[in-house]
Amino acid sequence: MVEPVRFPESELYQGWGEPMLTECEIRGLELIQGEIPAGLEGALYRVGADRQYPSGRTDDIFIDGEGMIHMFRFKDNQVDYVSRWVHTERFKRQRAARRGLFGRYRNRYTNDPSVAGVHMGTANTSAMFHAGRLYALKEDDLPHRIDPESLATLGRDDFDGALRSTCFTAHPKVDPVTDELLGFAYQAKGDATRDIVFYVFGPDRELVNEVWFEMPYAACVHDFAVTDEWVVFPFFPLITDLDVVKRGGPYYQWHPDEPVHVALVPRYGSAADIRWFRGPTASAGHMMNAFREGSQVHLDLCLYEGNCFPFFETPQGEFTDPVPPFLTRFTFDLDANDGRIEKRRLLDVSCEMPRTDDRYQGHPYRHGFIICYRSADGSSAIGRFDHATGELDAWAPGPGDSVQEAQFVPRTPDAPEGDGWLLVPVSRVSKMRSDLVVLDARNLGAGPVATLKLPVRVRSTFHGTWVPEATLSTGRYQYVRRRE
Ligand code: V55
Ligand code: FE
Repeated sequence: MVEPVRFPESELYQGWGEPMLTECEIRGLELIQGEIPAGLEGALYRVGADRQYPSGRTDDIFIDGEGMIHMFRFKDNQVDYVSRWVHTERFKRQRAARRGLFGRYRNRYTNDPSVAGVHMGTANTSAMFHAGRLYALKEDDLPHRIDPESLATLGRDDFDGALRSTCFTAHPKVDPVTDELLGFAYQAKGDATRDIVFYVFGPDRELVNEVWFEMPYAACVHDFAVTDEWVVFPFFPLITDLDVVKRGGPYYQWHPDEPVHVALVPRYGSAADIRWFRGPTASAGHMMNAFREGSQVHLDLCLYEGNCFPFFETPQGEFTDPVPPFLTRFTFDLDANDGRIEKRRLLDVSCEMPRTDDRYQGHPYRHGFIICYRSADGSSAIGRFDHATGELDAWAPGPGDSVQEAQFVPRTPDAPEGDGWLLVPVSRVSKMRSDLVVLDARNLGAGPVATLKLPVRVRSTFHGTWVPEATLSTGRYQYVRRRE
C-alpha cells in the first residue's frame, strides 16, 4: 500500500502553482488573434519545474521540482504544443515508489535512504540545442539528452567523456554564428567544492578549451556572460557550507558582509591569465550580456542590492527582506589594475529574465528583452530596453496576467539586430490557462501579431531556446552577425 498523493497547503502549490502532473500533446493550437508570420518555422523549447510527488517537507522552494520540457513546434502555419516530464533518475525512482523520495533542495542528506547515491538532478531549468542534440539542463547535474521531436529522455550525457565535472550550467551560451558552445560547471567536483571549470566546444562538440580555477567561496554561480576575448564569472555571496548541508540545512546561506568577486577568464587562454575584480555585496541570477569596449569589459545584469534568493537565510538564521532587481552595468577596466568594479543603473523599472538577440551575445548590442514588474497586482509586462536611447518599449497582457521569459527569433538568419519576433508564454492567471503570443520585436507596444490559445496552464517555465527549422535537421545555426 502506498500513501495517497496530497500536496501541502502552501502558496507554492496553489492557484497558478498547482502541480500540473500531466503531459500534454496538442496538434494544432487554436489561433485566436492575428496571423502566424510567414517563415516562422522551428521549435521553441522551454523547461520548468513541476512537482511529481509531495516531498513531505514544508521548505520546498520554487526553483526545485521535477523538470518538465515544453515544445512549441511552429511548422506550416500551425503550432503544436507538447510537454513531457524529463525522466531523470530521480523522476524514475519516485515514479516506481509512487512517492517523493528526495528532500530539501539539493540536500542529499535529507533524501530517503532508498535513493542514497542517486543523482538529484531535476533537469528543470533550461533547454540547450547544440551540434544536433537537445538537452534539458539543471546546474547541479550533467545535461539530460532529449529527443527533439518526441521529447523522450535519452539519458544523462557527458559529451562522450569530455565533461569531467560532476555537473554543467543551465546557462550555457551557444553562439548561433560560430556554432560554438560556451559553458561551465561550478562546485564542479561535488557539493561545496570551490572548483569551477569553463569549457569551449566547437561546432562538432569537440573540446576547444577547458579552464579550471577556484572560486573565492563555494558560491551559487547560476549564470555567466561572454565576450569575444573574455568570459565573465560573477561570484555572489550565496555560499554552500557542507556542515550545514550535512545537518539537513539549506544548500546556500546569504552572507551580507562578503564582497562580490568577478573573474575575467580568457575565452581561449588559461587560468594563469585570469583577472579578478571586487565590489560591495549584491547578487544576481541572470546576465543580459557582456561586451568589450577598448580596455573595458561591460557586464549588464539584473542586480539585486542584497539577496536575490530571500528564502536562503544568513548563517545566523535571519531572513532578509526581498529587494527588486534592476538592470545594471558593471564595468571592469583591464588597464586600471585596481580591481575595482564600476557600477551604473541602466533602467529604473524592476526587471528579470533578460534576453537578447543571441547573435549579439558577447558583442556590442542595442536591444535587451526583459520581464518588467511595474504593478502591485502580480502582473508583469514584456519589455525591450533600447541601450541606444534608454527607452523602454513594453506590452502587458492585462491586470493579473503575467508573462514568462521572452525568446527572440530573427526574421531571417542575416536580419539586422532585433529585427524579428518575440515568442512569449502568457499566464492568463484568472483563467488558469496560457497563451503563446508572437510580437514584433521592434514594436512590442503594438501588441501581438499572433495569439495561440492553450486550453491548459503552462505552470511555470524558467528558460528556453529557439531552434530554427533548418537547424533541427542540420544541427547548425549558421546565423549571420552584421559588422558593428
Ligand atoms: C536559479 C535557478 C535554479 C537553481 C539555482 O535563477 C538558481 C536562479 C531553476 O533552478 O537551481
Ligand atoms: Fe536562470
